[in-house]
Amino acid sequence: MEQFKNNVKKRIDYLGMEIAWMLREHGKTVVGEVSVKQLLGGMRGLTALVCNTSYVDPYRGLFISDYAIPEFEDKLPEEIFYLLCAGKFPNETELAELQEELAFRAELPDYLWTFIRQLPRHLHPMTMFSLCVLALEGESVFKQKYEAGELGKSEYWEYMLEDAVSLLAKLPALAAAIYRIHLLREEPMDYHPSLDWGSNLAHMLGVNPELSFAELVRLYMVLHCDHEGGNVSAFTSRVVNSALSNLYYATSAGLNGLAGPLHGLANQVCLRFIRGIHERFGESPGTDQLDAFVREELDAGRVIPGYGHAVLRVTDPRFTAFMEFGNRHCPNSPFLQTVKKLYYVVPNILKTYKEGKVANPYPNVDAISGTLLYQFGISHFDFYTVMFGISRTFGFCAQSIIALGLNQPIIRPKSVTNKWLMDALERA
Ligand code: AMX
Repeated sequence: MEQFKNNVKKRIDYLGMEIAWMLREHGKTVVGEVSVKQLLGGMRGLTALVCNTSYVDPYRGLFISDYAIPEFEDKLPEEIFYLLCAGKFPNETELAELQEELAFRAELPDYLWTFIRQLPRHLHPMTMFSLCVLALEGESVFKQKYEAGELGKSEYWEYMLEDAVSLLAKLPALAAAIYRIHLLREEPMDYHPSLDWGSNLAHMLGVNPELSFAELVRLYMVLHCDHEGGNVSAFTSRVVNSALSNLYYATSAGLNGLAGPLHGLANQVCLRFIRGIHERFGESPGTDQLDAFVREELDAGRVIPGYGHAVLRVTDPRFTAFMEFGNRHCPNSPFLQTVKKLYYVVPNILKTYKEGKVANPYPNVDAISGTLLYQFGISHFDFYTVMFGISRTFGFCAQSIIALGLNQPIIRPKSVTNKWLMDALERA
């Protein structure tokens, strides 16, 4: 992994120079302010973090380095990991080096197989996934070196990178084992050394041998990999890692945040939503029926899953990328057709709902991702957030590697009480 480490080091050094300049020349310059509404409203729109792996432009969506989705959607997931960490795509030899390392570390330890098989079947697959990542924690080289007193601060990132590659290498076998053993009740499939990381995941899930399924899995992994630093799962994982808890702890924590219905679980909720529509109106619902159904849901106090976003203010480009994939590979799918009709109906309703309070009436990635997985044979909805989690682990790991390389301290913002705030407002 020497080339990879060298390239990540170059990136860290470059970012470090920028930071040194900002601190030297502008350490006390004020770049934002915080309103009472933001303090009381989940810090929405408050600029409070620096994350150098990716950026979400409210109107153009996800950027990794300077690349927007159309420029990286056809890359391999491992190329995206390289980009997140090193700020550049790997060349052919650099990619081969990383792929070799991923293949070399792909095997699950025996104790993990025992652990997976003994997991109670009633657990949600996200719970199983998070538990399994945590169960691997003893593998952390960072932890071993740190406990042995062998690590200087400037080396932390290197061992985070070691742990990241080992963890990512194991995720296809781990996630596929959960799917096959607990959801399909079948035996796991063997790792295929000649396949790339994403194709191996598709292969080991074992639900669809078509090349287009591997293509979908790779696209899914690429589109969900990172979404800057303030979303629930990435922020959680980074906060945990900032205490120097290793990446296994930090990833498991991030996955627990991703498991919430307002975050990663929305993709499974979305497919249930569409299934509910089909059960009620048949597989080809009319737009009038959809309009009435959506209004009923809102009147009942429920959110429309897959719509809205804390940062985006347009249709999520990840939604668009999946839609283009669907149009190419399964244009006649009744599920895809209903997703399209909802896209026609829901924004118009949300625009005027609660007197225009919904900041973004357009679809996010979850409005379509589950539909495609379902269409290609992953029929257990509960697994969709695991797919999201596998991919998001790329971002968790990259964010922590870069943050530790830049010597960022433990995260510890100040909180205040209502009384403190009211006193401050009286004085203002
Ligand atoms: N349906 C109904 N109401 C919605 C809505 C939706 N899809 N999106 C937002 N609203 C409501 C909010 O609940 C809020 O109402 P309140 O003031 O009465 O509590 C109001 O509109 C303003 O919210 P907002 O500023 O537009 O959104 P937010 O930043 O607070 O929340 C999100 C963002 C994603 C949680 C929200 O849009 C939502 O609940 N969407 C549905 C769930 C979903 O798709 N989640 C996945 C998001 C992407 C991801 O993380 N994977």
